[in-house]
Amino acid sequence: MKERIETLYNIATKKYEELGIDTEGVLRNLQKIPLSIHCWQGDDVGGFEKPNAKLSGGGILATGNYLGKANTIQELQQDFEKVMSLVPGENHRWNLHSSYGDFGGKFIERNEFSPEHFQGWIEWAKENKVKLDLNSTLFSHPKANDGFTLSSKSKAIREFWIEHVQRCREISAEIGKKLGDPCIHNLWIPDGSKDIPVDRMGHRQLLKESLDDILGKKYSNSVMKDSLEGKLFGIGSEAFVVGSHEFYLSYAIANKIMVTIDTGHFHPTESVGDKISAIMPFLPELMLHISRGLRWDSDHVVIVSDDLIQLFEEIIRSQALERIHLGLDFFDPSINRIGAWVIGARATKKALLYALLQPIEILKEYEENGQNFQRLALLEELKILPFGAIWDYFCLTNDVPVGIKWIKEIEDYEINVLKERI
Ligand code: RNT
Ligand code: ZN
Repeated sequence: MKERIETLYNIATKKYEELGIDTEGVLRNLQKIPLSIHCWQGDDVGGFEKPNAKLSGGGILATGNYLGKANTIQELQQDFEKVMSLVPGENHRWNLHSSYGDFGGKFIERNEFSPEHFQGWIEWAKENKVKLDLNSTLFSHPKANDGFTLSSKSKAIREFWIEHVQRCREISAEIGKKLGDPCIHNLWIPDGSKDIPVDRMGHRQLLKESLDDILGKKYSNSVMKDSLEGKLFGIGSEAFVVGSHEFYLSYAIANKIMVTIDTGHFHPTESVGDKISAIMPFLPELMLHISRGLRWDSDHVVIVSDDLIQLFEEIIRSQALERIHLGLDFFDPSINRIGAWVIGARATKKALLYALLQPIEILKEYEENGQNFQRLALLEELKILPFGAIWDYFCLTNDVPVGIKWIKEIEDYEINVLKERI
């Protein structure tokens, strides 16, 4: 088996060499590109607060009831370790939501979360050699039930959430300090309305004031970095989303922080790839939530789609990879959750590899010479180069299952681990 993979790889390498592509160099590069893997695929965005929060409101919805959901931090960690054993490459990160803290079985209000609730995660991260990112959690909570949080007209509601986000930033700084690597703090809020509002401006002004207040406290970039995630619409916020892409992009540029582009948060005909070269000249760094929008949903399991490939092609061609943080964001409880996680993570790496294996210089030269037939013809030929052989070799050298072999691993894990869970 090993020999066959190596033989096919060697043949494939020759094909790429003809176009001046050094597959070894590409794989060395791919090896180190971090993915920030989201924790919430493991338990349908449930978290570990007491009483156990159920995902509600906020325009996001997890549908499905497959067996084996992680019920405890230990189970979620065990699942993540399984995921990591099936995804090739190094430097992976783990993206937490604040609701996944270790609250010791007690009820802790969100404006009382503190670094002590994340010490366990920090220790675990050290043991597993992963870095951590964090998200504030402004949904699935009674104080978010009327659809507004940081942009609420109620001062008391705003103050509660401002305090929550301030605490999450403090926790992020602590994580970054302890792990010696900046923790990205992402902020997404559900604020919006189902039907046509008349005071869009009022809510946006309040959101701006809340953000100014929150970001008034400065942390060194070496411990934490802020990012703001916009959205077009959600379930129950079809007519209006306060934190739209334009709002946060403007805010981020004015305040020199990051935005998070969730690939499921745009109109289905809009190209997210096209946004890279439009945004990168103005922002220092960018965070991605790689997702798959499908009709009204933004969170289907990521697959190797044309959209995903175009996104990575644009990142590579814009030479922006070093300034872009790749995070995943999807949740599907209707199939084996660990399998879903691995499909999405492997698809992301595959699409990235596909984009890295391209003769950009030749394509650019064609373009600059006005040889547009040649440009299109070469782009078409690239699609049938033996890319799969390079991917298999990458998995082999990383000691993760090659090809469809990992499916069996998930089946075994389901029988031996997931079925035992309540
Ligand atoms: C929601 C946003 C957000 C969430 C996570 C759970 O539409 O994409 O990033 O998916 O915070
Ligand atoms: Zn997202």
